[in-house]
Amino acid sequence: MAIADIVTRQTPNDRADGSATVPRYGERPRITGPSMAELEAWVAEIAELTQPARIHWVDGSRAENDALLREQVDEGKLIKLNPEWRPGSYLARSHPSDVARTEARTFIASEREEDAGPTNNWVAPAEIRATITPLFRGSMRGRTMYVVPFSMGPVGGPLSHIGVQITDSAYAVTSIGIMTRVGTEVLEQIAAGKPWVKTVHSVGAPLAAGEKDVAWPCNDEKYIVHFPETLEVWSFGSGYGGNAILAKKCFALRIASVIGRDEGWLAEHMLLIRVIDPKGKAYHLAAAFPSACGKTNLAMLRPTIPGWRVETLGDDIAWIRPGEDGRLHAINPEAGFFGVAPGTGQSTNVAAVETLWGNTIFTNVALRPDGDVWWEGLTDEVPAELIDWEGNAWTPASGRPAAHPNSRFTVAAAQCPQIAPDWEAAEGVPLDAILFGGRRATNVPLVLEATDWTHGVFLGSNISSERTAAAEGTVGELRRDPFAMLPFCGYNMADYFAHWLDVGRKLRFDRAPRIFQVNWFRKGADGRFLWPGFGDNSRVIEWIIRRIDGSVPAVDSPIGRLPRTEDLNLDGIHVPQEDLDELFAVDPELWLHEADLTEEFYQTFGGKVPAALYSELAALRYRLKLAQR
Ligand code: GTP
Ligand code: SPV
Ligand code: MN
Repeated sequence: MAIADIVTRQTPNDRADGSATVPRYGERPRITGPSMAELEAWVAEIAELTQPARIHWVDGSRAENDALLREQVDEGKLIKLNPEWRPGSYLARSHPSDVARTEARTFIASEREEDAGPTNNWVAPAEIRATITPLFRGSMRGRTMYVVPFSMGPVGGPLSHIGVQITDSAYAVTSIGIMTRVGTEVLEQIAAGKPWVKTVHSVGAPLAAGEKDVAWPCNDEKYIVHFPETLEVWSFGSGYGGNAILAKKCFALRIASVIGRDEGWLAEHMLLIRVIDPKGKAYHLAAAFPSACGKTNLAMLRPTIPGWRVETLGDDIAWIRPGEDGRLHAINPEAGFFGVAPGTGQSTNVAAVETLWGNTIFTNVALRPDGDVWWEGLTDEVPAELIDWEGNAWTPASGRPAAHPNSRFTVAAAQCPQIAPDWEAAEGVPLDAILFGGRRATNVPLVLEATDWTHGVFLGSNISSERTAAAEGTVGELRRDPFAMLPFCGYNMADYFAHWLDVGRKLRFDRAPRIFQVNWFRKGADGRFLWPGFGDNSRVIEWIIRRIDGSVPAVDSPIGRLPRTEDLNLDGIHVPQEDLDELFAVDPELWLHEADLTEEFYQTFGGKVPAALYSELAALRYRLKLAQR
């Protein structure tokens, strides 16, 4: 279909003053059928509510994307980077109040409060509709309303799901175009009767007639509302990341976790990799770490031990389903990376740096005088002069970071130099291991193996982590983040724990992935990291794989199975024996305190946490008390 057929044309009521009552379509795709009629009726209904000046059905073509980017540059919303350094790349600067996910403004509107559970902000569907509908009324005045059909997972794949995002942000459209599969072939799926999720997004900044737009329109009032029973997401007021790319956290985690609960699969905040050992044998690992705790880094691991290789499959989300073979099979439903920029550099994540060679949208990083970008950690040497993420002149003496701590890059997964050749395989890959991790300065060892599935679920339910800049809140504060899903589970987390136990029962006992807990962030008394991390995490992965193969023993501890330090491959690095001992130290006293916190946490669910997890807690306490003697 030619671009001109879809990009909206001027219509009689497409008036610059936005005064149209019922805006008409430009030209909509010529795909018909009852489900298309339903989609068109929904689009008309949202247009009636939000009153955009025009409607643009997004076809996902290259020409359309180029036009959208050009338009944003012309409007001062994107800065085109110097193509000599960063071809096809752009910098966006958000409003300083709109820089991360706003968890306090994120709601689960299930019919019953109990279905949202104590870890979510629950709100009654009718009540929240009454609150947000007036906000959306006229909220797109003067703007273009984009209709973006997207697929999570390869279009038509057995594990894939589709949706449509309506948005008034061109920045969101170009980001969704990188992060998902967008286009007319998704409409064909809708026409064929495949169910789809409805997502509506408005930055909440209508333009009056003749009013000049700002670089980053948004609204002080924000609502990110999920309706799990009707498979809808409504997001108002923010243009940033997971608040605006609704296919990502809102759909692929919060809504998909509910679909997975009902259909017997798991939607998880996990990276996905293939690890290939020196003999060429491949293993598939998924790992759940909270936001800004190292998923993208591990997803693009460059092993520092000879002969080992990692192929990237995904860096943030995995959809995991039990197969008829008794194993778990996983896909990465996304098509791009929305990665944390600070700390991504030549010495930490060279694969990411190489991925970002061009065709990248950067948000809230610093601008170099030569028209390239920079952020803390990209290079060891700090540039003498920069324009910081807020657009102000910056020098190393400025005493503030040049890039926002949650500044990000948006880039196609296909650009990653170590992307798995079959990363788009629709049936996914069989999992050999699942890792849970967090950012813990104390207590939690470098690596720990669960004794079985139930113990693994217990470990997952107990993940806690120091807060990062990925969401609003106090950085560094310790909080529970079970399965790294606290902000992303669309239903009652106690039911989610039970669902994990159920999924385990569907697996063949000898084919279920082995479960491990890792912590790259343990610190010594002097405040430095005890473990070098990054590429050297391959040494931990190697031990995990040797455990899967049964080629290395482990030591039982009260909290799980630990490596003998002599079994860790430390060739070529120097980690002092005292540091190693500290990395694996288990203090029964402190762990008994953690157990008390676990009990407190479980009790917030009012008796809903599965008995099997309480048994794990009791057994843990028993083992810790024995160790104290
Ligand atoms: P989200 O995209 O928010 O879900 O984050 P993520 O989990 O993908 O985190 P990412 O890999 O982007 O890492 C976030 C920060 O942690 C970066 O600043 C990294 O440099 C740092 N980091 C990652 N891996 C390690 C590690 O092994 N050791 C240490 N010390 N820091 C790490
Ligand atoms: C996260 O916070 O876990 C992210 C970024 O991956 S966002 O898409 O904004 O949720
Ligand atoms: Mn994430």
